[in-house]
Amino acid sequence: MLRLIALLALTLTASPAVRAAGRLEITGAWIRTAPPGAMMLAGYATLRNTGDAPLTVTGASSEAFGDVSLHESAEVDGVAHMKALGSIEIAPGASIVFAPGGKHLMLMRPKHEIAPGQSIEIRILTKSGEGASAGFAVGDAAPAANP
Ligand SMILES: [Cu+2]
Repeated sequence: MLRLIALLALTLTASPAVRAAGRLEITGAWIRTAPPGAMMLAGYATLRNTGDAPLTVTGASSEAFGDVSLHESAEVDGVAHMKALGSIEIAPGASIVFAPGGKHLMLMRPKHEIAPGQSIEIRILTKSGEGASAGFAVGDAAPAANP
């Protein structure tokens, strides 16, 4: 048994390819339909870290919008507020849910009409620089459970 452990330790240290890394997966991505001409829309998705090290989400960007930021809605003394989120750390295997009433992607100044049925590419940025992109389906509700 001891010999096996020693062998395992040797194998792990001998392999330079083994490096802990976070890996971002985006599922259930959608943008809520807004009235034509709206200058502000909201996007939602589930961000999951499928890697084996913590991942830090630092922001988002999209060619379809002038500005994209991470926001959270909260009620303070009965009044709805939104605040900008700083960077968000996701532990290995953990998920962060962006959904109506809570965290959302604030999509400002659309550069063209955002119509139901479209898929809008949004990139989620991470501290490691890797990030991930997904097509956000424009509609009135979250897409069906499968990613
Ligand atoms: Cu917002």
